[in-house]
Amino acid sequence: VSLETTLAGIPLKTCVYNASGPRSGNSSALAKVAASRSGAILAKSATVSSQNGNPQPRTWHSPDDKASMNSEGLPNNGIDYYIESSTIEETLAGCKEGSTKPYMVSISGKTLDDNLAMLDKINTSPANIPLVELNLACPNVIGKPIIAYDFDQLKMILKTIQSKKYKVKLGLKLPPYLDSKHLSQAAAIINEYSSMVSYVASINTIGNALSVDPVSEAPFISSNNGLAGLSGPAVKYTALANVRQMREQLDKSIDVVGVGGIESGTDVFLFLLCGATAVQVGTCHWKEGATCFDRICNELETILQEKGYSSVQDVIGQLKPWS
Ligand code: RRO
Repeated sequence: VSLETTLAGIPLKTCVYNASGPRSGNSSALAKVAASRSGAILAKSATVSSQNGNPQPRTWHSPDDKASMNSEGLPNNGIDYYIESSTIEETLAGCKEGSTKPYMVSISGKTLDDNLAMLDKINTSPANIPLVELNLACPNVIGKPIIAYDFDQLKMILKTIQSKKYKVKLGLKLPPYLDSKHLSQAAAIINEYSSMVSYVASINTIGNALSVDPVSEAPFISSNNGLAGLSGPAVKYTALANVRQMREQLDKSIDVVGVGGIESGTDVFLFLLCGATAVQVGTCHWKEGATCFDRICNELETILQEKGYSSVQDVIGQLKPWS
């Protein structure tokens, strides 16, 4: 069976790759993704300059492993690091001999000007970066709202970026929309920029979550009053709904990437049915390490075989009506 897909017209050997965030901050972590069956390599969201992020502790996993939280606050090495040829070479050195895979960066500027400055750098960089993910959904910048929940700001950002006519292809990392009317409004705005936006990735973590320690009677996470982004299996159903509705409402030229709580081949199968052309794995990669991509791809092959499908292309968007 074939796990091949295309993302924004770029061929991927498998439809499963890493989400930006966990284990994606430097070339040694990214080289492990390269060495696995991950279909692509996506770096941690970058800011213009390197930064350490929020105070520790800033992550938490629930005892039943069904939910995780983070208030990382964008720790990263700065955009120059992620587009440097040495970083890319060290990362791709992880690939199996004689093979390579797409290396992509994510940007999460604190202002529109920061995002434009980073896009300028990527656009003029000699490095071969086929795709950039613009993160409009970070829930953990203290004092800043989630950009893609502010539709005026979303429009203004897309309009300004479009006016720059960058040659690099753009994907958008979106937050979960918890009201289907809000999702429709976001999809309608993104459709106005369908010549520029080649994919959306739904969903980022569900913002504004709180975990409380019954022993200390305080939040588990110290930063931002304990408020953090929720991830892991607990968010999978929200992610499936967002992927399904984005696929129904976005122009067909825009791919949908599914992300949220994926930890098995069966999970990937469900996202494919709902219309994802590829999926990203975040929390499971964080907990299990890069060998999760081998396990998940092997499981996906088994389930496709058992169901009599020869390729993921036979599954994408084929969700059946209730019967
Ligand atoms: O670094 C973070 O705190 C972070 C980011 Br940029 C994001 O997009 N999503 C998230 O859960 N954490």
